[in-house]
Amino acid sequence: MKLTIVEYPDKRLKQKSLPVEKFDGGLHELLDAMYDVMMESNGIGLAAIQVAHPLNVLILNIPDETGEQPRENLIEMINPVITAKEGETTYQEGCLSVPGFYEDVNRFELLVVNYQDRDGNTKTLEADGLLSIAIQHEMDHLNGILFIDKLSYIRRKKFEKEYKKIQKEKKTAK
Ligand code: Y12
Ligand code: CO
Repeated sequence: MKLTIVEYPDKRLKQKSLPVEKFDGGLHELLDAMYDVMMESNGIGLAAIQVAHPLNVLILNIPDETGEQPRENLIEMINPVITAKEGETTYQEGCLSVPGFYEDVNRFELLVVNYQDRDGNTKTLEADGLLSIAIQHEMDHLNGILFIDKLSYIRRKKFEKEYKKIQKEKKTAK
């Protein structure tokens, strides 16, 4: 399965994703193909809706202290639910579906998340730092929310202007 990333302003990114019910070969194929496209694109997190699959599936591969992203650090979350959240933090976020734009977003600092793995086993994870931020960013995708939807009116206007410019430059470079 070869996947391509859906980019803003594609309306599919506004869709709410649905729970996964079957933990079968089809799900495993999707997860493996998501990993390939995320790594090819230099990403650290990806939700299934970003590759046009409206399912409650996300993957994360946070760089280690040397900046590497070994496959054994990959986290696959199916049907994630946040059960506790605490504190506040701000981070300059980017998204593979909004290429070329980065902006500060406020998030919870600490999280506890319940989810299922690719075989349907229930897991609990306590997250802080970049992992916590990335989980919140990816879980927003499952609800059809992009990080740019969290910007103030003025910053959103700035984004729309800059993004149009980025897209125009991309077209002329082709
Ligand atoms: C903190 C903030 C956001 C997240 C969500 C996951 N975001 C990404 O993985 C974003 C990746 C990304 C990669 C890009 O490509 C390169 O840097 C080569 C990129 O740049 C362009 O598209 C031009 C933008 C975003 C997790 C944690
Ligand atoms: Co994103």
